[in-house]
Amino acid sequence: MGQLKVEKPICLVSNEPLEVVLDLGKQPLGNGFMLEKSSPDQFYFQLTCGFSESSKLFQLIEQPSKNLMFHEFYAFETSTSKSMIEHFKSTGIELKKRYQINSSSDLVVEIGSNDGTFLEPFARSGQRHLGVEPAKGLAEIAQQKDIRVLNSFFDSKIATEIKSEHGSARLVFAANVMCHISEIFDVFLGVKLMMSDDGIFVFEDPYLGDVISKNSYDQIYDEHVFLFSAMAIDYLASLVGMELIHCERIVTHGGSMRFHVANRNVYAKDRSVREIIEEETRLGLDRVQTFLKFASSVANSKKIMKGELTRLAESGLVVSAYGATSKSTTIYNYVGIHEGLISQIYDNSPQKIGKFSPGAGIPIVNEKNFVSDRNDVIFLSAWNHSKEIIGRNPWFQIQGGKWLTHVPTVGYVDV
Ligand code: DWN
Repeated sequence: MGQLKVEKPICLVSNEPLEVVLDLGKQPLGNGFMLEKSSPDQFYFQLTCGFSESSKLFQLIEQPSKNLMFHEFYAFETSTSKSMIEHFKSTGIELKKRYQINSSSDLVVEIGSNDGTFLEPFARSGQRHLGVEPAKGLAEIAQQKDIRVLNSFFDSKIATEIKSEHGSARLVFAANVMCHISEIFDVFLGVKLMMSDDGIFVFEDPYLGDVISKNSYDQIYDEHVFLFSAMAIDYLASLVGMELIHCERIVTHGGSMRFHVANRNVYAKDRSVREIIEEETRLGLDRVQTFLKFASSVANSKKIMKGELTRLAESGLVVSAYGATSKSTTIYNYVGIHEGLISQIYDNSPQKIGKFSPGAGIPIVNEKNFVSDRNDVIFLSAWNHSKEIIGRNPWFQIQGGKWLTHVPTVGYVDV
């Protein structure tokens, strides 16, 4: 592990001292795709993580400014994955039913509404709705689909404005957003302010328990300032008079948790909360020691991955990657992967094709080329979409190709 240089970091929520537990080295922005193979202006920061036994929040010690990360040209669009479109469609239907959201009168607000994938079915059915999205390009994509979007970051000030203009929100939803926000306490305050007494706040994010058990350290990058456990969310909610009433594990993004938070004593707290917290205690998600152990598993994974890619290159095999994910930026830069080890990355996002991976400078090419290119091994950098990607390309393994993964250990997928 590299030298940890951060002095006396403190928890972003509790202000208590943080234990520094993991150092993934100098890293560019996860979505900092480059126009040239190398860019002298590339922004770098030290990707170091800390843990607080008081708040139970696993967090980055240094996060680049939010304007640097979530700007007009932010590259990630939810609808690049068919399974994610399906996921959000069914999530909307389920939440509407579970909380008896009135189709016309209740207001549904989504924080970080991206390209409008979640809100689209609500908008089509005439539901009162509002998306809040800081990336202008994404907000415009949603607006073109007749979805109401406010192009802004969400905070307690915006929450007050939304409430005075539109009234209280009955359902507040956020997917893969809350873990991006360092001012999380202010966001919780804003949700509390904006929600009706019987309102419900549902959000889903990559789950800390999965990251630890799958050794998926690639979930750690600039945008993910936090990785949550149920214990941490229970603590956060309690700070603003709310409580975690239900939580459910979901398969998206390689293992996520959907948290349901409500005003205290309005809804019954069901047993899922107790069960998951008990499991987290067994896993040690409340102890610094667990994260120090995780750090040595991560270092081991790096060593094995570098060794395997070097062996493949020395054998003259062609290795490419599938999915120019933000996550894989951490892997490429931490492991020291370059074009000599992975020659190109296939992707379907128009904003990424023709560019180069952040820091590592690996070319990103249209996934349509995959069928005609020669490849011996494909590294699943979008391992969370492996089912979709492998399922669509059965010919690859029939022709002798192999899918390489790093989760839970570096090895080949048994298809
Ligand atoms: O939280 C975040 C999540 C929701 O999305 C953000 N911080 C940024 C982003 O993270 P990511 O880039 O790691 O997400 P994905 O969903 O793992 O990215 C998949 C990438 O792979 C996209 O660039 C699209 C691409 N892809 C593809 O080319 N062909 C994906 C599929 C399924 C495909 O078939």
